[in-house]
Amino acid sequence: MFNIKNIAALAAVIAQIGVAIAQGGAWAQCGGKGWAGATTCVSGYTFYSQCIPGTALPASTKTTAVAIPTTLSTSKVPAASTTPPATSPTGGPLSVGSSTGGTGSIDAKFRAKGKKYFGIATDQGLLTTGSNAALIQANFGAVSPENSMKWDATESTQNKFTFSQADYLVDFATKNGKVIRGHTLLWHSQLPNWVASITSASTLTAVLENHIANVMGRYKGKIYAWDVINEMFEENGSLRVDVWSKVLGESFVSIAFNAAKKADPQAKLYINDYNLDSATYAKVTTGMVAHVKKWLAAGIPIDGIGSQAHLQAGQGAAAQGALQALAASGVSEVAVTELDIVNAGSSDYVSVVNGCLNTPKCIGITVWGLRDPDSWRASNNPLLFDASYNKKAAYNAIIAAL
Ligand code: 9MR
Repeated sequence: MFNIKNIAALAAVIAQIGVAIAQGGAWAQCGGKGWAGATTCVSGYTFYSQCIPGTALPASTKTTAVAIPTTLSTSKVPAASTTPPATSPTGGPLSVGSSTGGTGSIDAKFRAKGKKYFGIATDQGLLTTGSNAALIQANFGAVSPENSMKWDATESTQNKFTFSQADYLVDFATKNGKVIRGHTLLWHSQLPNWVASITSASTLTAVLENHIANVMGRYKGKIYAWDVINEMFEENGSLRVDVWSKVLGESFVSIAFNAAKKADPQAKLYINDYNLDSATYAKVTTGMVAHVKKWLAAGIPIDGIGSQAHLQAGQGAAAQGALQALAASGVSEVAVTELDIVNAGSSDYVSVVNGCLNTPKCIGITVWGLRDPDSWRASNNPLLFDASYNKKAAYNAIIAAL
């Protein structure tokens, strides 16, 4: 952990050797255990395990930014930077998550209605802070890494993989019997510039296949479901214009899903997006549903659609129709993957829970964080626990509804 004490120690070492440390440039590493290079970023870039474009960060990154993985491996095979998590007893991902949140918890009650989990996003920085670990252990049955499995966290430099934070999350989940949702393998955001600047289709294909083989391969058999592709649609249902579609056209979808199937054949493979919250919205109809139907017919191994569900107040009522529209695409399952709701209205939360209960293919709900102040939407009171780690009215309303 990069705390005040070792910052002071680092400063002393720097003073002793008389080295002037420059600011990190774009995408440069800028901190971490044992790190003796630049610890701030040039203007226009923000410290977040590396120097990323932009000047402001959501609150949730502030707590995690200090716990930086620094163990790098140049190996093509998954790096053993820390002890890998124990293999699940049967080797299959479904065995992970056999225990639930505590008796009477939101997870136990949701499972009693036939669902697989009621989960939460977290990561090492949060799990080692305050009451997060204890409350997640007691109340939730699944975890998603909020940031630690993203491309910038796992392969910020080409073919040098960093897994310490992701390993921590997987170890926590495995030891505590939680289902794990992997998030995410292909995304336009949090993508290092060395990837975003590739212009050759064969290079980008090889880079994508190598990334998926390494990241999924490391946790093979331990992850229930992966968000293979994240946020690839525009609001009008067309493909987002980013490095993936510009260089590979639509073929990146089959490349990614086939690589994922090869890396961990038992994992459920998802396509995930936001604003999939109304059955009649173009991003749902001409975007996700039409494309997934076509891709399934072409044999692309897509198992599920994830609806992030970052909702505004009043949007909960449409959740059921939207989930059913997504399920009708022909996937075998759907899930609510990143739920948070502006002002955390109890009726909106209960509507989303009922929407999943009333959609047979909906297997689970994940809330995007525990406490309001740690949310990426910290000023909107969106979550189920308040700043003092108390359950909010919406949590109790869900319990009552279940
Ligand atoms: O909550 C995440 C926040 O801490 C990160 O700074 C941000 C950028 O990586 O990502 C947030 O999570 C996003 C998720 O990965 C994809 N859907 C939108 C989420 C909220 O921005």
